[in-house]
Amino acid sequence: MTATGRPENGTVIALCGGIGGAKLAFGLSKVITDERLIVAVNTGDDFKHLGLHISPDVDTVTYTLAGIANPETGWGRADETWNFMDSLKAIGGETWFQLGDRDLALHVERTRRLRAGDSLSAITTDVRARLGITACVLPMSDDPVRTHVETDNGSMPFQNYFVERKCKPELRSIRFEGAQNAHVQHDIARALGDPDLRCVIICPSNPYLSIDPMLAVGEMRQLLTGTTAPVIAISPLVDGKAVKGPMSKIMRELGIEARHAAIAGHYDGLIDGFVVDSADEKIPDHVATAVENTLMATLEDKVRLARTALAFADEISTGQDVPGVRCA
Ligand code: FO1
Repeated sequence: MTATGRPENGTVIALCGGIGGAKLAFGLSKVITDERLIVAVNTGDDFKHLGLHISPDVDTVTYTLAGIANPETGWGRADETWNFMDSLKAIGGETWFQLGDRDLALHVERTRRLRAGDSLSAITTDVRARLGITACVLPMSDDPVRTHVETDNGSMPFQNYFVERKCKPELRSIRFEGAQNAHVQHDIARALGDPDLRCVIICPSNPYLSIDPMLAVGEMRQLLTGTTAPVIAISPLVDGKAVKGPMSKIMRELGIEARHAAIAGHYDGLIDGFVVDSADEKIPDHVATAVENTLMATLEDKVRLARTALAFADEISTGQDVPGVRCA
């Protein structure tokens, strides 16, 4: 037990969006190798396409933790074939959203089960178990939450902006339809209220597109501010730039300076600690800061960052210095 009685073998909850977040979730799954790791995933990117219910971030996390994600794109599956897409194109179907043959099975089975009345949580739990994943991968909510963006080309659902239009429209604002009436997925809500919770880690996903939908769900913010466990965020910026995706463009269009301090400010009131890749920036004093290389290119990088985040959280829990964590 640690000084504050918080058992170091307590549950860890990772709030995770797409590709960047999934990398840290993978690293955490190599450190916490059982169901004490809960990966709560954004479902704001979900949409109905070709009559199928697609849950891109849930699938990206699931495939990543199962070690079968496409290493080039980060989304979809490795060793994929594209016969379905080729045939669909030949008959004039929509192919702007690429669904590989292996990936398609998951969308078809999920759609069938949702129509049969199963919850997204139950489906996700069965799929991750069948893929040999021990971590609890769970959607942030079983209620529908959909990210829509207001742009200079009008309002559109997230995937039409992100994939079909390749983030070219100028972003004006982002909204999460259904979030207020949605409930935090019940296992996540229970774990957030558990006195034995070890920590919450906000993964280095896009705060505005992938984490904000989660924070907008029902009582998520209250649960995060109500927990006695430390909440740690990893900055998604490396050298003051976004690692992947359109984050720099989005931050510019939202009028937000692409600096760690802006990310820390975005999470202000929710986080006890913030992990950044360099100490050369001023971070608000009331947030403890740890410095670590946050670029996750290799498995070792992902595991190292996971270990640093967990040690940092334990240090905040106990108020003691933990070897290996350099506080700025
Ligand atoms: N992203 C793309 O940029 N192009 C695609 O064709 C595409 C297909 C796709 C299929 C399944 C899936 O789970 C994800 C897919 N993604 C694709 C990624 C997805 O749009 C984004 O990664 C998330 O929604 C944002 O993190």
